[in-house]
Amino acid sequence: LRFDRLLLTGAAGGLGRELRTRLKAYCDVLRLSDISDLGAAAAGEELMPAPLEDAAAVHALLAGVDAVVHLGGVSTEQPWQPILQANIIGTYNLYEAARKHGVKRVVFASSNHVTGFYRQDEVVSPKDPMRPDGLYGLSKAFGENLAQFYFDRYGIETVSVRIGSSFPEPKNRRMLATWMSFDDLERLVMAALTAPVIGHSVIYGMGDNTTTWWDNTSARHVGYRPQDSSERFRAKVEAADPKPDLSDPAVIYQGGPFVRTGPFD
Ligand code: NAI
Ligand code: 15L
Repeated sequence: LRFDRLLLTGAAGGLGRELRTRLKAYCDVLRLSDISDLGAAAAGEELMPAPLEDAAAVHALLAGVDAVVHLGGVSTEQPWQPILQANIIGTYNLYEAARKHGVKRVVFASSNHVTGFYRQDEVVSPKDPMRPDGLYGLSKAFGENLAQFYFDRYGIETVSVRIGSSFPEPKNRRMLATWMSFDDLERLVMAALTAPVIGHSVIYGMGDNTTTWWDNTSARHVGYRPQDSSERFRAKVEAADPKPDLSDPAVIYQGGPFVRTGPFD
């Protein structure tokens, strides 16, 4: 399936730079947006820098777009103001612009930090109550609720992807459970963009890992089959951290260090 025009927000970020090259294969025009430098436009790319908190700029971003991959925003635990502007007001602006332009499909980069205060000895499903582990997790919870509302009220479909840890390699013991390769990220985003009937679906963005804290059974209809496991990195990761401190909240809870970051004043 080929799209005429896809919008990728957060295109200058870690995942945005990966998807920038990968999504191009699936569309005629890839519109890229961020507040950070996007470099030069390659063939078939359209650069549209925009602060997400600027409603008029975000309105312009959504014009003529078939679907959106929304990665833009604050991606770690930060003070309230940047989170409010980028993640809460910004995501609202995106959905309002989608509504006004008739854009019908969004892939929303949510986060495992929506449920970061579950323990590492629990397996959580997208149907379980949210337990955000900070202001960042709360802002992603808001984004998921926004997505649900915009489907129920306006029929805009979203897959909220509660991404675990998508990096070249798992960096620590926690990421043995939460890791997702960039190839699996691409598989998941493409499944989310192309599944025929999606409503608002929530799925954890994780690989085919041996240790897992999340059960994606309720999102089987998305059609995502992870193919990369963190297991091949286990020996290296465990050797780097031979004796984890079992009294550390970052070791007890799924959110890891996010559960003890902040407050900032
Ligand atoms: P990143 O921080 O590298 O990229 C985010 C991008 O958003 C940056 O390029 C930044 O300039 C842009 N941005 C920030 N504030 C903005 C604003 N006010 N207006 C417009 N653009 C703004 O993060 P990364 O790792 O690429 O993550 C992408 C998305 O996926 C984020 O929404 C993040 O919360 C989510 N995510 C990522 C995970 C991962 O493992 N990389 C895990 C869970 C969620
Ligand atoms: C996130 O939500 C962050 O965006 C990412 O940088 C990682 O910290 C990830 O969660 C994680 O939980 O490892």
